[in-house]
Amino acid sequence: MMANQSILVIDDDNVVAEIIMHVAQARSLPCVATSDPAVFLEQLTPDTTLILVDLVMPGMDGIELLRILGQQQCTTGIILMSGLGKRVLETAERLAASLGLNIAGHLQKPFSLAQLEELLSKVFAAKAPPASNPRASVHVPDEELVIAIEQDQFVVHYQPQLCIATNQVVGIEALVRWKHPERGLIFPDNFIAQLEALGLIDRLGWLVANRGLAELKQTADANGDLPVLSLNISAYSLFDLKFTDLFVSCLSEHGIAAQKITLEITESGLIKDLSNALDVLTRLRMNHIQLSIDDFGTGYAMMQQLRLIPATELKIDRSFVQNMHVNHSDRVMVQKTIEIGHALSMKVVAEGVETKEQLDFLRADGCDTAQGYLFSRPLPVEQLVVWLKEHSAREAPSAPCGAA
Ligand code: G
Ligand code: G
Ligand code: MN
Repeated sequence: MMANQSILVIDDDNVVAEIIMHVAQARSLPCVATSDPAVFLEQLTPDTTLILVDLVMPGMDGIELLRILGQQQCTTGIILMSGLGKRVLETAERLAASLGLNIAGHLQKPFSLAQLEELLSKVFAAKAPPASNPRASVHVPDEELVIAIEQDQFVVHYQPQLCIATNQVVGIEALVRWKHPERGLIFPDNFIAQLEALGLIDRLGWLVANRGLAELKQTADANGDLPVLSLNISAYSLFDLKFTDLFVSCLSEHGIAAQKITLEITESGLIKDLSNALDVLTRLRMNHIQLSIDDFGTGYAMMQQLRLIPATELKIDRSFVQNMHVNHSDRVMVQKTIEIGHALSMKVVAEGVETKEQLDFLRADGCDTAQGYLFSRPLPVEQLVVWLKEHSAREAPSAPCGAA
């Protein structure tokens, strides 16, 4: 814990301010409360560990204050307070997150002493954030990307997908990483869009597909069965009318059945020629290749995606899964997405599952498959093979091979 911790409160309700001061004192945490935004901003120092902001105040409201904190690139943990109800608080939380602020929680007024205590305990028990982000964004010059494609500087990591009902591995998602000769491992968010703009995304797609199909064989279980391999495919690749034929021959070269492949499609809003894309997608399905709508819920035309893409699977974006156990609207989105998916005979996958609690909610809501750090991070194939062995040993330590 840091040496100098302190709390700063802004609220025009004196009673609330006093309760917070009282709880802070009991924890020997210095606490300043004010109802004046100018005083608040003056009192905010690098030592301030926690800020509590009332959303509704005369003069300047909490939203305006959040904007100022965002402009100041404030990194202090923030708790939002309001009597306006949960949805307003949740929306304000999202706004704050979009401003780059660090939201530590919210308190719905009137709150009890116990609720305040619990939230403070959580905040002060939380681990300090890591000093550097391993996924930090980097900008790489186009020339280096061209070389990376020419020399195939990419590696593929694999993340298991588990059937929620049986806990068995049903699939693995291939996630590309760039092994840059000097800069180390670079994550795809830093180069996919650039490759699309350079017209090189198809080349990456084939590198990853060939690598994935070759490495998939190493993941066969004791009976020789393979998990389904999910490949992410750029909407740009759906423009090429030859794509289906090329992909089908690629599968036969590797000796992999079409049923073992799911193609995940994101951002279908980027599809530049709908008739070409529908031709490709329909023919992929006619060849028994499965199609998944990735990051569902984040695109700007999600109902349109559902109508157009002959998908067999729906992947709920991790941003909904992350808070589904605490955020009512997110939970509703997840539940309704599962319902829509099932009504359209699709399998529903939740991505970004990090906690047992999230998994329990997903199970209760009837979700089919889960993927996330709770089970495993994306791993190089050698590590995945070890993980798969350990997982099947954990799941069925004494069951004979092939037992139903
Ligand atoms: O771990 P993660 O950072 O891998 O992946 C971030 C995003 O990058 C994923 O949501 C996925 O959409 C995209 N991505 C990962 N691998 C590939 C790939 O091989 N091809 C394409 N087009 N996108 C990928
Ligand atoms: O293609 P898509 O957006 O579905 O790729 C999944 C992304 O989510 C990848 O960037 C992957 O590394 C990341 N990811 C996988 N599991 C988790 C998780 O449990 N938590 C978080 N925050 N990210 C995850
Ligand atoms: Mn994906």
